[in-house]
Amino acid sequence: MPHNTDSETKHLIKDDIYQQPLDKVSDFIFDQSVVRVFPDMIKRSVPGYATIIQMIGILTEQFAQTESTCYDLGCSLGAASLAMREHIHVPGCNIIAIDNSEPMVQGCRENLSKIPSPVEVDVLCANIEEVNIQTASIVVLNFTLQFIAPHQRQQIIETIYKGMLPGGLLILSEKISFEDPQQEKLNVHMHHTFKRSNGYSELEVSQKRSALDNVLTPEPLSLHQQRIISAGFSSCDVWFQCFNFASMLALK
Ligand code: GEK
Repeated sequence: MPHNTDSETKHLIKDDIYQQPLDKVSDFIFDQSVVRVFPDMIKRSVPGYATIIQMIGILTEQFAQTESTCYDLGCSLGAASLAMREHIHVPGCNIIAIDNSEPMVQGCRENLSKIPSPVEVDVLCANIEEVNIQTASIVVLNFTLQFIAPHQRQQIIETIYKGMLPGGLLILSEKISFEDPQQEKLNVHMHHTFKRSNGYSELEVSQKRSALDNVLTPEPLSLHQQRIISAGFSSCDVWFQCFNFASMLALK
């Protein structure tokens, strides 16, 4: 049974963080005010988010290995962990969910505790740059790597690769940029149009954009794929894309 039913999504607390004009737009942080509205924010801001979460569940059924760990890096409120947990049917397979925002970690623990499951989930407050990955069958980076400084990204992907079992799967979802300036302009414009059609005003879109300027660095798909292959993964390709949001599957 999917847990995120229509009746639940109708009652999400509305993201109104950037509704009023601000004298100065500060850098975006994942604090309590963001946590409060996060499910509505991500649903109205990331095209395809619900599909990606659902497919993380379907992929888990295929890739979760006996006596292994599934990692959810940058877990926020645990949407990917919940999807994985529901689809783990092999013995001795647990989940480690990590986020460096204490309010996110607390919210994630609460969400997971609402639904009983025999699959163990440890939720840790930590930086993914410092995390030790071991006997991983699945690693999910669902819109998290984009918040890590670009010079640290290679190291993280290498650490993940080294900690994965043969046959392991990395799911990397990111906001992306385009090398072709016309494509960049078009896809950014279409993303903003998507947000406007979901009820965000011009002001909200532009203030949020300023808040993310120094915090979220999109990279082209080609750079992600090069990094993944140079870390040792045997294959990598895009399985989902909508405008400037994409998700890749990489196999060890
Ligand atoms: C989902 N995956 O719902 N270490 C750990 N966590 C971090 C770090 C870091 N260095 N930097 C950022 N985060 C989720 C959505 S949201 C995506 C992920 C978004 C965390 C941050 O606290 C936040 O919870 C998450 O990464 C990014 O499937 O908001 O666009």
